[in-house]
Amino acid sequence: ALEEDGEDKPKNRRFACQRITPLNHPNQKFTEALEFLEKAAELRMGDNSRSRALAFRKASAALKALPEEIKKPEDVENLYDIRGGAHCKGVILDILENGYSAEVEGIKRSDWYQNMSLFTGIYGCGISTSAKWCQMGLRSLDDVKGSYILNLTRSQLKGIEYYNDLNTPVTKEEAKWIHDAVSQEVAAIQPGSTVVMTGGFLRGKDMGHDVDFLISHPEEGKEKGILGTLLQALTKKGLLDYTDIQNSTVTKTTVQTGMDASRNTMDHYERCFSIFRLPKTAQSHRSDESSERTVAEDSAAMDVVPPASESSPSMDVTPANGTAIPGLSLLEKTNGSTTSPSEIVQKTEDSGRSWVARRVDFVIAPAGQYAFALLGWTGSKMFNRSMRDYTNKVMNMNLSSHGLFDKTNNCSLQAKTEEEIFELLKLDYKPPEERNC
Ligand code: 8DG
Ligand code: MN
Ligand code: MN
Repeated sequence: ALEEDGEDKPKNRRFACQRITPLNHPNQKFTEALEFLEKAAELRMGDNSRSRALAFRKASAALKALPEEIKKPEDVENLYDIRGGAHCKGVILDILENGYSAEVEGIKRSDWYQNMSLFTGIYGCGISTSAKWCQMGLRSLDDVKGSYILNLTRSQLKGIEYYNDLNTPVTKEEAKWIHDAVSQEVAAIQPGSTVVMTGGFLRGKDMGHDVDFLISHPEEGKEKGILGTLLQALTKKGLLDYTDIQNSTVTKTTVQTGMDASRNTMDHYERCFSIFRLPKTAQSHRSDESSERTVAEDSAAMDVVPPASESSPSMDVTPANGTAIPGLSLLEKTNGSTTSPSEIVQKTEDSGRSWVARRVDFVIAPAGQYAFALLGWTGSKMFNRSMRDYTNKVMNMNLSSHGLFDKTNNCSLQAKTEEEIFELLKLDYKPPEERNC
């Protein structure tokens, strides 16, 4: 099957990483339905739900690379990742005939789905926890808060406290403000460092569920210690609300063998999942002049942030001891009825906070692995998955966010830039904007 690759039209290559996948394409209604079904399959947690989910995702990725709108079933008949999928074809046919997928609409209306998406929308609450809560009969955020047996984690408490903020997409302008603030701190800590906004924003999206930063330094070793100092500095300025720091677990073997390739997207870098306090003043009047803002204005904007002590969370207070959770009061209702998401919006707006909560990820990579880290953290996840799959099957190599390992010659291959990685893999280079599969 692999010999076909060269002959195929560029839009119908076997692997998504061989195709150009722009952010905007004419088949949105089809890909949205397929990706909804991907998510629903994951939520279902059945025996083969992972592979069912992946089949929907691959089908969606195939359609995203098509330059023309699908008009009839034959238009997708020969596409890799669709031609063998009766279910996906049925969904496409349904949308072609009726304008929507009855299956998707049915799931969306179901109590099961609405409950699961409410709970998985809580930061720190995964699919199995959500399913457990559903099974316990919990139906609302109030039910969760009111349950004394749950032992909520630190991240789940934050996820409930900032439910509305963290389910509001981050705008590009907000991301830029955070980028500026982070870059300033990093420049002061270790001059010459690089701070790149990776993830969806680097691929050209103008909204995101978080902001991702890759921090490095051209001199190997000088990146060490930056993250801890950075987090301290941001916290001191009142810009961080929550940090979940993961120490580096990089070993010689993870780098040299490119282990964990394709199976797992988690890498081994020092990193931090955080909740950033974005000043409300940084939100509004920033739509057009963000790049002209001066350092003085930056500092002025930061001054509006209350000192961290004002609403400093105390970590040892949990619902288990019956004490009110700090910050949760704005979600509480005296009559015990459920609080709808729109009511939460209202209450959050009344909260009097001068900032909104936004998810920010930091990752630190040493110079020697930088290109691989950049490729990995630029995504999309589907692009990474397909590139690792391709690397394995076509090149007999392992690719990870740490390096590239040639299994035929039993050696690891170095690269300084993303372009060099594509070249080593005999792939045409794709800029980040073309990796939106
Ligand atoms: P979004 O935030 O706009 O919704 O989309 P995104 O930026 O593409 O997704 P993301 O969940 O923020 O992930 C950004 C990239 O980071 C993604 O391609 C996968 C990559 N990544 C790694 N390692 C890890 C990891 O350990 N955890 C997570 N969450 N992402 C990782 O390379
Ligand atoms: Mn992201
Ligand atoms: Mn992220």
